Amino acid sequence: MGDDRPVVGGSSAFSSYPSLAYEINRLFCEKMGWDFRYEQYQLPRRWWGTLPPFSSAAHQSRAASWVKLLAVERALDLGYELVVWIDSDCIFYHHEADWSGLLGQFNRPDVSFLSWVDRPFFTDQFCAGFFVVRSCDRIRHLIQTTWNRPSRYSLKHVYEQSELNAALKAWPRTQYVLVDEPMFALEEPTQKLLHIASFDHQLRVPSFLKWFADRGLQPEPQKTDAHVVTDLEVDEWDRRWSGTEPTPGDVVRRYSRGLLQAARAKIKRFKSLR
Ligand SMILES: [Mn+2]
Repeated sequence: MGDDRPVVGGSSAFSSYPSLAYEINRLFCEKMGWDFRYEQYQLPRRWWGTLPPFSSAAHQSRAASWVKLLAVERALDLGYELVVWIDSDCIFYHHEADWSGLLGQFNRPDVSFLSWVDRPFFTDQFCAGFFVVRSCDRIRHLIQTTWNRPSRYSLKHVYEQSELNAALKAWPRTQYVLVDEPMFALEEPTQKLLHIASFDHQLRVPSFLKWFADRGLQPEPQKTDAHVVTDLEVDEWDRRWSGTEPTPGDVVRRYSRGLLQAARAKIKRFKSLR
């Protein structure tokens, strides 16, 4: 899991959906005996705001969700055989759900990727809000080439997801698994995941708070020292993967994007205050 926003403690968490999702997902991983990491990745800060992620090889600014590629690669570097990515707006919903069948798909040696079908939007594409990868050359290659290659979707919805789907389409169908179970809405009390995507973003905090209330659990994030990692420097990873430094043109492009984003955020805040 990861985000550039921090996991906040105490009652501040009640208005921070990544913090609520952190605690729900942490509890699930603890129950399953899975290691859990929240990558609070680092972008260069300026007095007016933050510079967006940037791929120097592609000469492109990238939407924040692309950083999941770096976070997953980093977990693979730690030596795990399987790595699960879950967005900060996605939770393991039913903690008693049985995952052994799904993860058992990886017993087939040719399977290296598993994700959820992006229903109701697509029936033949997956949603990059949740996926599982096996540590292997095919996956490393997929992740790094996706980061380094220019993308038509560099800033546009749905960002990295479109590129990953395009890449997977070229794979033999036996090498990946698409799970057709509910995700974007609460359809069954025993569903494995609940993903409150951007079209429903105002529901994130209330839905996650309700999750705690329904179970009589406290929503304040626990054990953040053990799970929140704050040293994933996006630019350092880009330099390593691209093998290049940004050109003067790249710097201009990136600052323009960052300033535009900061200005938009200011206008949004001003409007919501009125
Ligand atoms: Mn998401």
